[in-house]
Amino acid sequence: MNTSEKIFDSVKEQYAALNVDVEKALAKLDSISLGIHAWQGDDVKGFESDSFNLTGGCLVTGNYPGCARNADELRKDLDVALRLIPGKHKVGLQGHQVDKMFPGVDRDAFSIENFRSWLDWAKEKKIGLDIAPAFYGHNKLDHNLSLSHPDPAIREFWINHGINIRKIAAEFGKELGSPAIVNFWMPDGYKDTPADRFAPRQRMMESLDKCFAEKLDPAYEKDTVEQKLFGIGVESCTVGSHEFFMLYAAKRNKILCFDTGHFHPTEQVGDKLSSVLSMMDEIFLHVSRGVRWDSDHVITINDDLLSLARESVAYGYLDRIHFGLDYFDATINRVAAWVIGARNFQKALLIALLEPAAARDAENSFDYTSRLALQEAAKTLPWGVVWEEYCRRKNVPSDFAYMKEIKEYEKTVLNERM
Ligand code: RNT
Ligand code: ZN
Repeated sequence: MNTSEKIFDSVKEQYAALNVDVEKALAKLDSISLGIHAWQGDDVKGFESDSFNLTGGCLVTGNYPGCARNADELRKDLDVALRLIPGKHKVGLQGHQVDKMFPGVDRDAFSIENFRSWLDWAKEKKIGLDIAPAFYGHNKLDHNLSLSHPDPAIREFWINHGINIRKIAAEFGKELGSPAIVNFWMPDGYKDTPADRFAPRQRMMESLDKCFAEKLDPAYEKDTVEQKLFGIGVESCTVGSHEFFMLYAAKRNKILCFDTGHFHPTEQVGDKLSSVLSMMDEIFLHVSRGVRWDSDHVITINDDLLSLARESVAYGYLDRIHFGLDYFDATINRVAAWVIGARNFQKALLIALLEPAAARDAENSFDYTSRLALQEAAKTLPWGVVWEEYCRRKNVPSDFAYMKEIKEYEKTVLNERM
């Protein structure tokens, strides 16, 4: 036995003494597939044209070298990231990250042909794809309104985009053998106090109903709706608010998406999961990190993330939660941003999977003092050793080693992009 095997074995015993089965936790962790968000790699620009302007209340700051300029470059970058994230994961696309544009074909008429090489790539890698309509960064987002715009022609443009992305997703799902998640997030809202908050919400509801009118097989495609508190430039009213989408999802049988950056800073999304899963079948997560008023920082292992992971695994409903990442930082190496964030979430999940049952036992006998003591005691358990073992088994470099490959890729590939 070499030293790391010895250390792992003794850690396993330490956990076993607390009735925690490390092998079981590792097997569970390995079965969790994350939706790696492709838009970290192109600064949410998409590939429709060179002159893209991000609108809709999202902001990407920074100009670190190496932003992907086309779908091919983005896939190469993702190849590197996926190699450095242990386990098997999906990739999530935005509806403007096309492979190819065709003359006269705009977002309201996209088809699988606009995304063909994504499908081929995913097939070859044997991974699933998700895709979200992009209701932003386009001149048809008029006065920051899309599906809730008062002009029916503008609404129709965006409804058609929603419909065709759902169909593209269904093809992904069919061809790749796992359902593609189609996440609807609309930036619609107002910078200043609107005189009418009701009519736009009615229009959005009607537009969404049209987008979802055609039933698609849930084995191929699943619809999710994403709520938001506010965006930059849309501070006073967001049409797709929490109440709006929570009720829409419940009444129309859609999956609710929680983006962890879309809440008041002291709210914990972890606390919300069990409420929603008491009454709904599934949840989609956009795991992100809010910092003050911004929502999209690379996720770190902080209390919010630990709580989210803990609440996701603690009650045995892991298979009802779809995990997607959603952040974009252009001030650091974009491949590293994927790897750091994804691995952080996996580590948070592992910590949760290794949680001893003792604190819950104390709670069941109303011994809240012991519960607190045990919760705190669990924080110093040697989960890092288990994580290292997982990386070793998956043939993926350790936390201290993976930057080497990324630096090399930066030097030889990313720095060549101007
Ligand atoms: C925006 C939403 C949404 C976006 C993507 C790029 O606030 O979180 O999910 O991040 O559409
Ligand atoms: Zn999101």
